[in-house]
Amino acid sequence: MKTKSLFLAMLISAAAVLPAFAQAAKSGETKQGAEKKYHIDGTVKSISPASHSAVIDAKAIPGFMAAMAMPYTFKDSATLAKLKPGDHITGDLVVVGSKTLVDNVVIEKPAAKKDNPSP
Ligand SMILES: [Cu+2]
Repeated sequence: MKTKSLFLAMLISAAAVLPAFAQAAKSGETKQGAEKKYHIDGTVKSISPASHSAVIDAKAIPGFMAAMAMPYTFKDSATLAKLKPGDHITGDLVVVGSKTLVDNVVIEKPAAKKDNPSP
């Protein structure tokens, strides 16, 4: 009887632990659902289409980053392709573990005309 209940207890704990373990291994993250979303507001400095990123001189992002210019990876490369240096943008900054992605970008104020001559 004692052996049987011990076996059952082991079976139950294994069933409870394994799916979480498999998820963590699959995503490479230690925590599941640890996605955080911040608001980013800044000016585009330069764009690197090859690395799907742009340097954004952003205002402070409370709880995440001080005001600074640094490269951010963009989720959507079509959005990135529309950007020009000098554009003032806002968007979501999605943070999952050590990865950050900029999404839902809005160009609040395009770069000044003199920097961006139209045809
Ligand atoms: Cu930074």
